[in-house]
Amino acid sequence: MQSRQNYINGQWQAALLGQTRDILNPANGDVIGVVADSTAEDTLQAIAAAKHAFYQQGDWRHMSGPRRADMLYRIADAIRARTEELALLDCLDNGKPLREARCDIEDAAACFRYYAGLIGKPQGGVYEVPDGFGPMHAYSLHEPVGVCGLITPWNYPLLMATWKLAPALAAGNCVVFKPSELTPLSSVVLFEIFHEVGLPAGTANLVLGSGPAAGQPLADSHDVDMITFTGSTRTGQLIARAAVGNLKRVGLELGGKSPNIIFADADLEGAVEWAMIGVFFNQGQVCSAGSRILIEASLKDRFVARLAERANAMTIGPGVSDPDMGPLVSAGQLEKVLGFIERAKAEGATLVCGGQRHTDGDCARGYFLRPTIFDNCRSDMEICREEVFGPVVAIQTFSDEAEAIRLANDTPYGLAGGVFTTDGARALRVMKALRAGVTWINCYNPTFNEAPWGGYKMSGYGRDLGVNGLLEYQQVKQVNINLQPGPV
Ligand code: TXE
Repeated sequence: MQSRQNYINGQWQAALLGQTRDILNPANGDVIGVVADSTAEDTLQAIAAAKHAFYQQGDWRHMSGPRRADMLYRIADAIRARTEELALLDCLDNGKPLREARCDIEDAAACFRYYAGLIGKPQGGVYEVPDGFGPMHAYSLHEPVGVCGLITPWNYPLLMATWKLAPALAAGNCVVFKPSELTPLSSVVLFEIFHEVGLPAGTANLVLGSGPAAGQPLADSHDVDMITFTGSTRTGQLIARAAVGNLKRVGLELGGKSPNIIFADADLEGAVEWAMIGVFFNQGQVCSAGSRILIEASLKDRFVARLAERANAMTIGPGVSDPDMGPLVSAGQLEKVLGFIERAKAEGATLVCGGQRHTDGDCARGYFLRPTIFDNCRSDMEICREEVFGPVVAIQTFSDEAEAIRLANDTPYGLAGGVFTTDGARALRVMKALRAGVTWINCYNPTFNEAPWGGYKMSGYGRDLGVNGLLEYQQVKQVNINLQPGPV
């Protein structure tokens, strides 16, 4: 067990008021770390460090592209070299199965490599100038936005940190990063790596603490030029409101209630396996989770029977024992999900399997929940409208393509969606009709650093990952050059 501190202006330091927070293992409630519990004063100090580093010192933003890329490549190599340590931290901290945590760490290293590679690619453009301006040359160039505040949730601790830190740093910004107060341990190691590779002081600052105390000041501060956030829609709204103060740029990746649409001609076994990944992966704590299965009525009974059989066969246990499912992240999240389950029952949804805690063997003290399937759901039920963020799926039927599309889009969210069918044209038609930012055909949930990720509607705006992810952290400047200086 180690004590972890804030990292501000190149120095490790305790929270200014000296407060600390215990970090718990959700598999058994044991304390696995003690971290700084910051207040607004800590965050303001970190903002001041980032502001000085960006606007006065300028070491990072003025560093040549190849040198900046080299730093990011070295960060990627160091993450890879510490894969086992980082994976174990995310596994203990978040609860996820160890092999999934290892994949997260490999993805995080790949993300830094991807953005290191983008630094060397051509950016901007050259423009024709219309008649009447004399001989002129015009081009655009991409510049960092400035001081960026980055706030992430607990479901993919190191990976969510990386989705924001890698592009923000690649673009030349200086940042203040606040991870979730529930899962900060791997972020501390990431900042150890930043220190070791020699990121200039103030370039990347880490503040540990709660959202209202340590995160909100990033949204409020007029010295922050941009804020990006992944988390709940409610908190996203708070951040967007606060950001209006200095019109800082905002990127929001928020909740979802994504439809997974399965037509009767789909391959049944394939659809079942992907649906499992869609809704039970990471204990269902995935923003893109396919938590509403919309299935053509004629296939429903066979599909539900097979899905329940597969769900009941899942192994559940502490993440370190590499089960199919670990515990939920916290007692609070477990309680919240159990509340959704009780209300779904009360509203008349049919509980097919799960619906209760899993307390067998070494799971007695942890926040484990059995994979849960509700059948005979209706669009007006809470279970079909609200993000549960747990291993709980709601099943609804449709009778034709038009009804499938109507049900799929009948949600305030628009993060993701999937369609299963062997009719290629129908797959493309349905996909085009979906109001969602991330979609899959005959699969569910695979995600790549190379492709943009983000939502429509109340799932937020802006994009993580891909080239779009880099553009988010850049300003575009227009440069116009008079080739014949002198009187107009
Ligand atoms: O999220 P919060 P919580 C959804 C999911 C989950 C629900 C609540 O439905 O059940 O949100 O989870 C910081 N100013 N998602 O309570 O509060 C907080 O410290 C600035 C979807 O954990 O949004 C943490 O770092 N920051 C999701 C981060 O925001 C604030 C992932 C997320 O916490 C703040 C996680 C404030 N006022 C939850 N209040 C996804 N889209 O992937 C909190 N925070």
